[in-house]
Amino acid sequence: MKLPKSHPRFESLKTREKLVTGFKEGYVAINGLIAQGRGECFDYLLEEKTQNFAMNTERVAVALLLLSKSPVISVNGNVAALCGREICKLAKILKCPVEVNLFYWTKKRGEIIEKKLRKFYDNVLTEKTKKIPNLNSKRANVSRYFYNADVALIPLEDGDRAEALVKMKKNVIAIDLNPLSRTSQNATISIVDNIVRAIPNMITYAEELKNLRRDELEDIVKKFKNEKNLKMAINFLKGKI
Ligand code: PTJ
Repeated sequence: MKLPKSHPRFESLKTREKLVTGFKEGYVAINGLIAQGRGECFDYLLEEKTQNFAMNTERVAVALLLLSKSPVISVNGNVAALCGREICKLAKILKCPVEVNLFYWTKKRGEIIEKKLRKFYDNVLTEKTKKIPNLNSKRANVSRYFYNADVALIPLEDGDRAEALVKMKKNVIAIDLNPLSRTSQNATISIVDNIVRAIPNMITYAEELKNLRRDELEDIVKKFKNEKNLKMAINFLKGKI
């Protein structure tokens, strides 16, 4: 559908359209459309823009990713449709792999997403030789690299896996519009923002921070308290209702 640029919610409609296209192409789960609707509700309350607390958290997340020895970025159907290219750009700057990981796993969806990502980036992990302990969904199947990663960026994740990854002593960075979700509540760093804004912001920060010394990056991470960050996000939402 051709969307009129003058529409007051053009960006939001464009985002929906990307998911619908991804669904028609066979790699976005039908449930992904529902997930977007859940997110949109929070985004509306966040004024559909990156609030200051999220901007700061995105900077801290990039600093942590730059400090880590073996970072990884997890990609599901929604993430591939909304910002596959941008995720690959961020991974390239961070010099880290991306891994396709699906809740509603099918071989076909996995292959389409992998092919899409490979158009932009070579370092796409596909082998699934390890299993995350204490997790019963298909999302438990991961590569050896992911299994051993010290930091995992997991946008639009489900709470079970976020929790299981934290139990494995990984630093978990979530991107989730809902600060009350189990993912946000369990993560080490919870970015409460729409992924379509968060990833481009993180690319800008990665370009800016990549030349900092380790002690400067450590300073950025040390000052951050996720509890306080979540409180700011929740208070912002409370102020809207
Ligand atoms: O591709 P698959 O098979 O791995 O499935 C992916 C989905 C997203 C369908 C699956 O993981 C799922 O069902 O997710 P949930 O449990 O609905 O959770 C999605 C979370 O992401 C919710 O807390 C939403 O608020 C949040 N969310 C949705 N859209 C966005 C978002 N957060 C940031 N940006 C968005 N655009």
